[in-house]
Amino acid sequence: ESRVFSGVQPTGNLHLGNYLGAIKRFAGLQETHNCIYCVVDMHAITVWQDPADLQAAIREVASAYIAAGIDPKSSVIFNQSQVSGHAELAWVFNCVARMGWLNRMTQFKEKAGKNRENVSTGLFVYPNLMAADILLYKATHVPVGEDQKQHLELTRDIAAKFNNDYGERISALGLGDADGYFPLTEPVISGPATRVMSLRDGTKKMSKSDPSDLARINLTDDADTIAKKIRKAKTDTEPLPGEEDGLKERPDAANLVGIYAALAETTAADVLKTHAGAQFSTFKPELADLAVSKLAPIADEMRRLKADPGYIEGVLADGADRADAIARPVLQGVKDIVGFLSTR
Ligand code: AQP
Repeated sequence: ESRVFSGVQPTGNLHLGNYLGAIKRFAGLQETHNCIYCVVDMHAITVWQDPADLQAAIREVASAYIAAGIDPKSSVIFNQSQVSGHAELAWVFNCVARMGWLNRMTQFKEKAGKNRENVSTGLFVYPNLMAADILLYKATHVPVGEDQKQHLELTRDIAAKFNNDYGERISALGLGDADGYFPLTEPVISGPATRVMSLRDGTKKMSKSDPSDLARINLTDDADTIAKKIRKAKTDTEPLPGEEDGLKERPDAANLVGIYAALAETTAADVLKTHAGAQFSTFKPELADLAVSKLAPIADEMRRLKADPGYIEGVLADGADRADAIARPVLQGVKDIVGFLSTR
């Protein structure tokens, strides 16, 4: 049986990269899979979050999920901290993962920078919690952006080490299948926008924490703001090429073409076929119209949901109950396997 799990951090400034790389694809997987979509608030506090802002951001990510087409009746939408199994399994994984594995994580190196002595220990073990998020539901597929690939590989390493270290015990208890107790989860990184780049610098990822608001399109931006940001997006002076090869040394142009393709649900090759030779003075307004037509309805729905926090909180409460029901037996199995004594 296949199960999809993924999450987004409630850390403000949800942007087009989060949408095209993750949330939009979450919605698309519902037709064919059982899906669990989490607002990962425990991940958020690995760096300082103002408590009131954090609560607002949790509601906002949940509303973005729903506005983007995730149906809270068929999929499970909840926030991580309401299901205690995430923290419990993460502790076990802190004892499975090796220091050397975590030392190699590029996201930690980037986020810690030169400040290693002074970042939270949570930031260092972040990938262990992420592995716990996924494996608590024995998820088989995880849709994410390209930047999460290394963390997904670590998740597989943790699953494989757990399956191997406890192999005999897993068999003796009759708790394993072909892989062992945990599946070896597959990342799902696909489509033309797995890594949306900054609108100000095509070599840098579009990110929530970029100090320049012009670098990203926020999901809550209005039509004028979206158009302005695309108009101001960095480009070169060449017209668009007819084929993808022509974009190789042109990261800013490649980024806008990728965004167009993802919004139009086609491929970059196709966009170039229809826009070969176009100048940015004509391509940008077309891209802006397309972006507004796709994003404005999402922003409208997010605004509507913001006015109804009771509804969002009801969705999160129901989702937490459903997630917990799936997680409990998986966690109990882990406790039995590692030898924790359960007496009640
Ligand atoms: N630029 C991006 N292109 C494609 N996908 C992206 N994702 C993030 N940025 C891009 C994907 O969005 C999902 C949720 O991300 P997250 O909330 O867990 O955090 P993040 O990756 O830390 O987001 P940011 O914007 O990159 O934050 P900062 O500025 O803190 O570094 C993930 O599936 C991610 O791949």
